[in-house]
Amino acid sequence: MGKINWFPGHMKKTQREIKENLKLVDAVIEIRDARIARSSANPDIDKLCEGKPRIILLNKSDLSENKVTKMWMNHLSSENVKVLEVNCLTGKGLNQIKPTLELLLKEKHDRLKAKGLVKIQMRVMVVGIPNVGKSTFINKMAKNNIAKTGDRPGVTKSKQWIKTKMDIEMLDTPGVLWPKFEDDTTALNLAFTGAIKDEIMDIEELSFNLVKRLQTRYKDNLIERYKIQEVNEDPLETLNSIARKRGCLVKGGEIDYNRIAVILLDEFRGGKMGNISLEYPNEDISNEEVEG
Ligand SMILES: Nc1nc2c(ncn2[C@@H]2O[C@H](COP(=O)(O)OP(=O)(O)OP(=O)(O)O)[C@@H](O)[C@H]2O)c(=O)[nH]1
Ligand SMILES: [Mg+2]
Repeated sequence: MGKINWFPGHMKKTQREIKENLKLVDAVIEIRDARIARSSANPDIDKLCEGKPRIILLNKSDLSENKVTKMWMNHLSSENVKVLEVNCLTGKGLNQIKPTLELLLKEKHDRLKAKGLVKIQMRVMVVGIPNVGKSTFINKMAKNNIAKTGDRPGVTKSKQWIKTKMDIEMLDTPGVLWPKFEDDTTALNLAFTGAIKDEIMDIEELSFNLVKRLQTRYKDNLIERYKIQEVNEDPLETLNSIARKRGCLVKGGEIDYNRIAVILLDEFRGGKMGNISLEYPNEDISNEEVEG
């Protein structure tokens, strides 16, 4: 994964804009992908937003494992950071946004009220990695499809203020990654879930890595979805079985790796393999469960 460039110039620009607009907002709403609650945290944005009241939304919780998402909620919350589990497609969990903001901003609001202010308008900035659901979230809060959304990274091109129905103004921002990933696992997690453009990835290699990963903790999901007998110790053999079951063959009976890659990535991202979490707050727990 060494050579790909996932940090184009417009991300640098957005990072700068986030910094500039911080002083205009009361709080930051950071959206993460519940399936990769660690890898979807941008360390640069983390640093930029330090000291600002923050809500972390673990979005796409319809696709993650419920008990793992609950573990993350405990793990990530602190005095200045509140964590909510949400599904921005249905709106589940979003009724907690306003009360949580009010809780975080209570001291400030009490001061304003003491000065005689009756109606308090809140302003928040919505940040996160590409394709995580920032614009979908804002549209849901606005009860209006103002912001453009799409099932690929890089849909939002520039920042945009949007008024929501809850007296909260929200700044939508383009998704940002960071120039150097900690390790290949982080990069793969981001690619599996669609935060990095497929166009700059080798999707055949990516789908192989997806199978390799899933067949540790989620082998039953693979067996059930693709009606294969068993997973093979060699993930390539598992991938081959899946491809045969799906008829992804070219002339002469060879495997069509590109076609099965598209299917696997699409079905994983669409939740067709069931509820899957790729990261756990305590990796030891996941290892135990993998072995058990
Ligand atoms: N399953 C599921 N899909 C979601 C959820 N929220 C958003 N999506 C989908 O995720 C995709 C990306 O949504 P966007 O709102 O465009 O994401 P974004 O963070 O604004 O992306 P960029 O503007 O590219 O950075 C869309 O296909 C949404 O329908 C959710 O809670 N569950
Ligand atoms: Mg967007």
